[in-house]
Amino acid sequence: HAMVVRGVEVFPGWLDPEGQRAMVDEVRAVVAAAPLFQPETRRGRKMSVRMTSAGRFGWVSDRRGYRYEPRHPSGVGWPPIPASALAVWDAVTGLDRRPDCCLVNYYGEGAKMGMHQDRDEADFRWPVVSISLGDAARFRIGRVERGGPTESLWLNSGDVLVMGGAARLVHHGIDRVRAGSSSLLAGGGRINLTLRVVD
Ligand code: MD3
Ligand code: FE
Repeated sequence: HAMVVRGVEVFPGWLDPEGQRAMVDEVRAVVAAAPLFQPETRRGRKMSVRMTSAGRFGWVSDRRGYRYEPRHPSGVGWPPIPASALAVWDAVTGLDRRPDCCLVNYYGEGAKMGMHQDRDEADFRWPVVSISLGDAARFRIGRVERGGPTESLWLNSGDVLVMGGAARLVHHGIDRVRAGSSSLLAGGGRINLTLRVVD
């Protein structure tokens, strides 16, 4: 990897355009089986990002709170995690354990994600791997404690991040997406896949 930003390992352009297209095809199959939905926060506010998942568990949010569930809100089981995403996990983590959730985030026009921690998983010793596809996005990284200074980093299509060790619990978010910066997705926008070990 070319750099480490606040403990996050950054692999710019890990996937070449051919690999990105193959992964998008697999993500389309996931979305066909488990349609994107707009989660609601516990306070009943719609998130601007649309989401779905693949794997044994998927991440959901509604008035009952944030959690992992074995089924899509429609009641169908989540489809399998794309082989192309598992191959990235294997290559960048070198672990024997594989993730049991691949969260798919879709950022359309104006979508963003506020600063948060990923702490719904049982064991924070496992890393989280992120794969960016489509339009570029400004990713913001803070620290484990709330508030304080942050650093930002543009994520481009094909970039991979690994959040492990001390970086696993840092606050992070997506400030904005640069519409039209990539032609990978026919309808525009950005897809982020995050691979997680849930239990
Ligand atoms: C740092 N997604 O799904 S990926 C998320 O681009 C999420 O959709 C953003 O934050 C996105 O929870 C950022 C980069 C990322 C993902 C998980 C992390 C950074 C992380 C977990 C711990 C620390
Ligand atoms: Fe996150």
